[in-house]
Amino acid sequence: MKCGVVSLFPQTLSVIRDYGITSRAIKKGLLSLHTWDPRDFTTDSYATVDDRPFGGGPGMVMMAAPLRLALNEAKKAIPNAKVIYVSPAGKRFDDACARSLAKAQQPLIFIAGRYEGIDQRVIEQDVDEEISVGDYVLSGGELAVMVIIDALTRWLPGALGHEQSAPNDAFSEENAGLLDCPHYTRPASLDGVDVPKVLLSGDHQAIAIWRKKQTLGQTWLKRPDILEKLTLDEMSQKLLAEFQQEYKTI
Ligand code: 9D3
Repeated sequence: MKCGVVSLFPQTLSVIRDYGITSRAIKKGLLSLHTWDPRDFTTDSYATVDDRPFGGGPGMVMMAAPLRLALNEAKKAIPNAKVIYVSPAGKRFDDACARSLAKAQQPLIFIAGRYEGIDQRVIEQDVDEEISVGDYVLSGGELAVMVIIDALTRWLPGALGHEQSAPNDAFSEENAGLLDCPHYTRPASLDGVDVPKVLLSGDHQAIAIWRKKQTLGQTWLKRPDILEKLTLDEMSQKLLAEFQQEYKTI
């Protein structure tokens, strides 16, 4: 998956370039990450990239010209890319979106905005898709771009150490959009709190059933909205009813 990012703060992308699963995906050649800074495409002595909004009002707007010069360099280096502008006004990003971007295999060029945003004419003429990461206000697009690249990298075949990992995470398909079950590691007893016995039993079927039940129960406790949208099979209904019964009697 080829990714380019047009940003006034290209160094901030080091968070995904230098750490964790995204960094390893780059080293494995599954992901590429290159940046272009509109400031490098200015010609005035102040290296101006922003200007006051027509019509007045607070804040500044990213100028079209340096942004487009940077974007055109990115497009030359990454042919056939889809241009994504991350913005609070975009379509809400979720795991289905991450998956479909990963699956499509089309190279991506992200525009990360700063100030009040970018000149509208760049959105109209150069942008294919506008994406938001949630209903809160960020100080710029870089964190949103990193959220999107991180989430889609997890769906690239071979990006995770063991390919079972992604499908078992929250909101994935195999778990049918349910939350994850609780996890434990050594020691078996911590300040008098023991790991659930079944996990030490070696009975793989019993463990799988316990995990399924926890998955349903945790979702019922923490995200009932997710559960309301699902139709559970008979086994799941039975396990959830058991969890609810046990929860109420504690
Ligand atoms: C006062 C109007 N603001 C819009 C809600 C202006 C504004 C705030 C923050 C314009 C741009 C930004 C910077 N945000 C992003 O670049 C951004 C973002 C976000 O703030 N929330 C959720 N998703 C995203 S994706 C990019």
